[in-house]
Amino acid sequence: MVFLTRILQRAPGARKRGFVDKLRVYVRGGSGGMGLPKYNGRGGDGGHVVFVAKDDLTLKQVIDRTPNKRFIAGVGANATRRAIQGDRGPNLTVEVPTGITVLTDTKQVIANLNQPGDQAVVAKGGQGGAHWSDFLPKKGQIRSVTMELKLISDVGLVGFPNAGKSTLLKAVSSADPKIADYPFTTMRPQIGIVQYKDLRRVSLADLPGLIEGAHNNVGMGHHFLRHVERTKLLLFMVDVHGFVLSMKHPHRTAFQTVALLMKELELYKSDLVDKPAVLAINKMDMTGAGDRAEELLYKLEHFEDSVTELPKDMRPRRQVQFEDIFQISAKEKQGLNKLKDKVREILDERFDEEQNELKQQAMQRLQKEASYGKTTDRTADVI
Ligand SMILES: Nc1nc2c(ncn2[C@@H]2O[C@H](COP(=O)(O)OP(=O)(O)OP(=O)(O)O)[C@@H](O)[C@H]2O)c(=O)[nH]1
Ligand SMILES: [Mg+2]
Repeated sequence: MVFLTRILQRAPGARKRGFVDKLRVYVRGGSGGMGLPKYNGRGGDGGHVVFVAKDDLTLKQVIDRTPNKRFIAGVGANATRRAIQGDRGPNLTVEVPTGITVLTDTKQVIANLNQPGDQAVVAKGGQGGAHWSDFLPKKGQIRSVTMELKLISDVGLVGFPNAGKSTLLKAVSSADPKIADYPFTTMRPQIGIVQYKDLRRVSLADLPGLIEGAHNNVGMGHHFLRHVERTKLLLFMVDVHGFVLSMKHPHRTAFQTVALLMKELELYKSDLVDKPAVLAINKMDMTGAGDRAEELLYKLEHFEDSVTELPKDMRPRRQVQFEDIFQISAKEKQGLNKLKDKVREILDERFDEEQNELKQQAMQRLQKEASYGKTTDRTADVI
């Protein structure tokens, strides 16, 4: 059987980037307050900049809240005749997404914020002036830090139950997930490693199936989408014949399942829709699959019109732009090589982009330093 590959190309220049998984910000601890020699008074210490992990927050929201990306804590109060110990400057607490690593420009890890409520001081306040410093205060720590969303794997499998996600994971990696013909076989994420001939390894996360209403906790709920957030690439998977949960539920065509998946993603966090994504149409070995696949491709190409077959509240506002669409049989291991190659191509391309960005940042820093005629302290203390 011939497995066609159709490409719905993104508009040139309209590459992803809506999804932010890395953010560099400026942080500065507050300066200390002045001491008061006459009374041996001590200035208050400057406040710290503290990052606190919060669930359900994205890096994009952090930018929206503070577009200038500068976080500066409060200064300590000067010592006075009435208050010979100046008050401490207030800390600046910044809410950041759970699951990030905070790094210095030299790539030293300041903190891993894995659980909601985890916190870390990312810029210390300066000491208040006192007799040991001639009553002169210290400045707060100044630096740039990068927040990186930690990835659980390179690729995340997104699909309705029974689409064949676990079957695909088993076919392309050494993982041995449970496979069965009833929905919700997979209860928790499982990661497999796909190894390429040149030994490049790509991790693939098999996630529990999603269904319409997942955002309202239907089925397994959309709790697992937080893992999707932490992958570089989404691999959507659909059963070419669609899905039906039970006799009581409506049958959803392959097109409808794709649109409903987009909707669930959007309802979880709208910027997930901007992640790089590919679509695998599975079970192409079954009879009638060719016609169904053609229908799905046609409907995806005429998305705006086709989506009207769903009730209004189930229609995604924006469409995920697939970089490529594959027709495969996970069970019969057909069409899998092309899919694997494309996945790798997208990941490698993205990796290149990251490298270029880092190089550019380094160049900009060097230029800045040269224009000041001095080098800045690039080995600031790591807390
Ligand atoms: N004919 C055919 N059957 C398939 C194919 N891929 C998977 N199946 C069958 O579809 C059923 C579901 O497969 P799974 O891999 O468990 O599906 P899943 O997407 O992981 O399902 P959940 O874990 O419930 O979300 C099993 O009976 C598989 O054997 C395929 O390419 N062709
Ligand atoms: Mg499964």
